[in-house]
Amino acid sequence: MAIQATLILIKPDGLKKSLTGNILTRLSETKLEIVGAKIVRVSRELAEEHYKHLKDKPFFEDLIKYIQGEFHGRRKVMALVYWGEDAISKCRTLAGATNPEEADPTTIRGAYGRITTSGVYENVIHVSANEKEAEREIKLWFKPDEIIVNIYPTKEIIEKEKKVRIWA
Ligand code: IDP
Ligand code: MG
Repeated sequence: MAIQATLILIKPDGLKKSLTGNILTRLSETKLEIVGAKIVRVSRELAEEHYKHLKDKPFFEDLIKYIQGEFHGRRKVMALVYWGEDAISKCRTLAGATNPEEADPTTIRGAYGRITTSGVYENVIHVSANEKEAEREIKLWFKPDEIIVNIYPTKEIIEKEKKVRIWA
């Protein structure tokens, strides 16, 4: 038993199909804690970095468009960090297999996913595959201050002359 964190993304198809509530309800079965959550507009850079392990796949370009929301008319995903005992296997079990047609129908992907005519696996949700990927992905999608527990070591620096946006 290990205390783990995992990145969960509700992908653009999940948001478009109004599945956020259903997905969060299913994930609450795990009794894990949500320690970070936000809506993100996914840049091409972020999408490519997130899926860099698939760069050589024939579906890579479509996958980047998919996670950026280009197929669903809404350029956003919901990003969450779940935290607790065996978070990764618990969340991946509930998510189901990568291919939504092969996923058990009682899983999130099995229930709500589909394969498009152009072959994209629209499987509604992303879950980190292992602890190493989880760390890489959480650090990619979240800043330390956006997560309410100390999952990974941090350090403080003084940033000078950095342009930031504030309320007018
Ligand atoms: P995972 O999401 O179950 O961890 P990965 O192999 O990391 O699976 O693939 C990332 C995403 O790329 C999948 O969730 C799915 O949307 C898409 N994908 C993976 N394999 C295929 C494929 O063979 N055809 C089309 N899309 C795929
Ligand atoms: Mg993966």
